[in-house]
Amino acid sequence: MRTALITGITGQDGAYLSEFLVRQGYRVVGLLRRSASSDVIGTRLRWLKVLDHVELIDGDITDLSSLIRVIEKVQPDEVYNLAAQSFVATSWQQPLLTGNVTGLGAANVLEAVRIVRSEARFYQASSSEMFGQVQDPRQSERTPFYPRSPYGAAKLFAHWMTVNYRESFGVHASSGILFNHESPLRGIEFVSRKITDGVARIKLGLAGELALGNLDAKRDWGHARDYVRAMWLMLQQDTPDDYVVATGQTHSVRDFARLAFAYVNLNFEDWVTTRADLQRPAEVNLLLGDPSKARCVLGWEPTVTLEEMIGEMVEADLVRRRADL
Ligand code: NDP
Ligand code: GDR
Repeated sequence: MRTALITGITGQDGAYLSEFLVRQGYRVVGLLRRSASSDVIGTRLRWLKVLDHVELIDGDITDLSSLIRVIEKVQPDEVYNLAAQSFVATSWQQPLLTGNVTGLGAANVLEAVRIVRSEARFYQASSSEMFGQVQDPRQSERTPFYPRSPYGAAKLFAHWMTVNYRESFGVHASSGILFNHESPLRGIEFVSRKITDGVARIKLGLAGELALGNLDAKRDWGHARDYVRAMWLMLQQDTPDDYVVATGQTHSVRDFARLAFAYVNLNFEDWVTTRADLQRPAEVNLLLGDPSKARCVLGWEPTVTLEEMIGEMVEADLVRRRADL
């Protein structure tokens, strides 16, 4: 039985990756940072009915000694570094924390792997935010980076450290440059979930409007369940490498809202307002990925359409909000 260690197991991707790896027959161990709200830990893992099938172990990616102890104890074959301060908007309010967790944290995990278990395969959760002010109309592994937020800059450091540990120390380290991926388990602060939750509240008469920021931003949105499969595929290759994972289609925030409101037969223009304070100091206007390499080398394809995903997310939020009534 192979053992996988996941940092960020309590997040959206950590939950779906756990579900996937448990089904593949892995022993799955997740790094858990101490929280005063231990009752809500594992909400996402519980939603996917996988909480009882994983082990959780204390640690924090900003604490190298905890990582060394965890890797010594767990002896993982594969390490997935998903932990991060992942909300772009917050990264302007907490740039140093974001650099420490999202950037240096990844270096800590790489160091722990190199020191304790250099034969383990390593996955870094890189991001399309590294493309920022895009240099190509379609972004691929060859597109130059131009991050537009402290988050993007921190991810870029982590990305290059991953490449560097591969080239310097021979670590089997791969970097997945993943474009936005969503699901019913997406954090409520991200625009997709904010919209589908807003639609549910409005439909049930619990709210009278939904305030958003920039409706013109365009994103290449896929489903998290598809994207965690790509992470695993990267670590099954003989040679570590970097891969763009995306759908190859882009839609505006306005399009997303229109589809989500239309799903419950509402017209988004009647309910959505815009607020200047929800705009970002610097915006990433357009993301559109070219996943050709992932398709050719990994045999990876997305399976869920945007419309299907929005329907699944709205349904889940209706269930959650009805439970509050
Ligand atoms: P989430 O924000 O849902 O999850 C982040 C996870 O990181 C949580 O489990 C969180 O724990 C954990 N974490 C935060 N700080 C620490 C720390 N100091 N030590 C240990 N764990 C910590 O992110 P997603 O699941 O959406 O994304 C997974 C990764 O992929 C992230 O690195 C993100 O930046 C990256 N990414 C995501 C994309 C997306 O569209 N979802 C696209 C591209 C990249 P806690 O529950 O305690 O807060
Ligand atoms: P993003 O996701 O920044 O792309 O990062 P988010 O959903 O937060 O924003 C997407 C776009 O929507 C616009 N927007 C709003 N965003 C939020 N959160 N709230 C609003 O009210 C709102 N109105 C408009 C934003 O300006 C932006 O253009 C996500 C995260 O998961 C990162 O961790 C990951 O690396 C990238 O995706 C790829």
